[in-house]
Amino acid sequence: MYLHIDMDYFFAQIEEKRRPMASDKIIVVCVFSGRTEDSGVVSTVNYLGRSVGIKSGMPIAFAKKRAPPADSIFIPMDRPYYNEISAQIDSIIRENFEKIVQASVDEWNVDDPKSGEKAAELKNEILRETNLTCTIGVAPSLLGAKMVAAKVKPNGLIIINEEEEKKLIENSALEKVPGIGPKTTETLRLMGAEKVSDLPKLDRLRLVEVFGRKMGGWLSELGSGRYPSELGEDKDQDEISRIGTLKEKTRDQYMIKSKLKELEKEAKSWLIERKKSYRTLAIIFITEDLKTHTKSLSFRNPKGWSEDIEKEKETLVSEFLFENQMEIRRVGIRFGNFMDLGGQTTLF
Ligand code: TTP
Ligand code: CA
Ligand code: CA
Repeated sequence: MYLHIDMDYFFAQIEEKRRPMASDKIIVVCVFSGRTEDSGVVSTVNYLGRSVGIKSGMPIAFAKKRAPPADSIFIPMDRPYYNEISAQIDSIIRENFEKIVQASVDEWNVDDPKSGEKAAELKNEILRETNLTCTIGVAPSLLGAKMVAAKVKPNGLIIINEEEEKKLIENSALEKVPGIGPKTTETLRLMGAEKVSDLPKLDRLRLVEVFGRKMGGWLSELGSGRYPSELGEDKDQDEISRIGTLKEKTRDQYMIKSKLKELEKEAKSWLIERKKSYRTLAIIFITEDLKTHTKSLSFRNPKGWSEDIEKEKETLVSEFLFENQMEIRRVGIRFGNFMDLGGQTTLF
């Protein structure tokens, strides 16, 4: 079975949960360009805001016309914080499953024979640990998981069997199928296909001729009921974090450091695979009140994966424990500001 996890109104939900008083307000997360006070676009908006027609990508000035000032909050995007939460969710999923791809900042694909049984538990755990809701679709193919998740969002969970999946996909309009864009939809419409169930009417060779071998072949497979399930590649990223849960809440340096050692190994195997060196190191602490804290430092020269960072870790942990008196629930390590080992800086 395949599992598709997508966080609900992700950036806006994070901002909403940061401000418990604001849960009845329209929350608009904005990318301000700075040219004038309202220049820029909406990144995302909570469902209350969607109900008055505010959408991702809309100019902020348009959104303001739809949102009464007393009932709405316009917030600048805080990407580092959202990345932090994304890494936390990623780590929770990794603690529960093995074959995982993070497809975007708020989306994961999982391949697991028992994913059906574990999905509800995962949803609860994400809520418990981050206070955020997500939507999970589970189906015999990844395409089915994605499509059924889209139907039950937000805060949905659904598991479908082969028969239900087939029905869902066959009855779907072509433009609703992930992987089929507006241009392909339009061409297919001109060829006489509106729904997935119309695809078998089109000849495979004709599809390949029109759309090329890859897309044409993909459409023909889709038409014949073989649904794609490749997990794909991890999203491009300019940092790697691994966060883990401590056996119990603690301030014990030894326990913290041995967990960090484990996480460092995981993060470094990621760096090795992608031949990255890094210039920043951070230790992440999630305290018993579920707040996230980060201690970081930068290196003048990029560090390779084999270089020892025991001292640096030690310093960051002691500094944190000195400054903060809370018990720690989860810890993490993050490497960032990459250089490819070829010597060229990666572009962010
Ligand atoms: P989405 O998953 O597309 O949207 P969402 O999580 O806000 O809402 P939904 O409940 O429908 O899943 O995108 C994830 C995040 O990516 C989103 O919270 C903000 C960001 N984003 C942008 O910054 N600009 C965009 O145009 C879109 C679509 C998303
Ligand atoms: Ca989402
Ligand atoms: Ca998404």
